Amino acid sequence: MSVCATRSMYQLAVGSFIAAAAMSLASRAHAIDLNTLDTFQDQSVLNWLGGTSITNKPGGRGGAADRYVQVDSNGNSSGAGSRLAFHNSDARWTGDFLSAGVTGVQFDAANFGALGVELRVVLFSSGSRWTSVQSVALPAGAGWQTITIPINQSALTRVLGTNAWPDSITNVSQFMIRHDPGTPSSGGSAVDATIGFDNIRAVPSPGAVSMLVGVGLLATRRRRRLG
Ligand SMILES: [Ca+2]
Repeated sequence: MSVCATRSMYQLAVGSFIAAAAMSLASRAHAIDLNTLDTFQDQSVLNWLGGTSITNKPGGRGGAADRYVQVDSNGNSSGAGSRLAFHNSDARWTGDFLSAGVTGVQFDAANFGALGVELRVVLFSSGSRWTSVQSVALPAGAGWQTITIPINQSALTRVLGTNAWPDSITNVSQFMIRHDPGTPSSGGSAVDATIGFDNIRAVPSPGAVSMLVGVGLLATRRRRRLG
């Protein structure tokens, strides 16, 4: 084989390697930001959508200057705005929840309506939906509450589609909080509600952090033993 042919084969191999590496990086889902914290102090709704309307208002849990978002739903039997749901598809609320170490969502919520609601999280991924096994009750007139809803395989159940858990939790396309009483459903229930939300954050659980540290230590010991 000539020197020329060897060199062009080498260049082809290097080119293929670079192309494969670039494709691998491009196809890797970005991770949700673990430090995401939506305080709504900028007077926007930070691209949260849902209900009949979603409005940034003053007078939250922290006093007159504390902004929050109010989500309204009309409780009609069907149609847009009938259900109390609000959702976000921004990069800071989507992507790979697993590698980011997200194990829950925490937020402040107040029920300003006449009816109690039961809140669940919903993760959308490739045509599938996962929602909380257990709902959290937010009674009418109870004032601001801090609510934490776990996000892990045993806390969520698939209510739509066929996407497996490992694929879903690493590739979330939309994040939602909604009223869904009783048995977990794929579409929630209609309710006439007015709910305030503030300080929405993605959180890890202390248990998960110590477990990850433990797994890291085990891996290090194993590497040392093998080395
Ligand atoms: Ca606020």
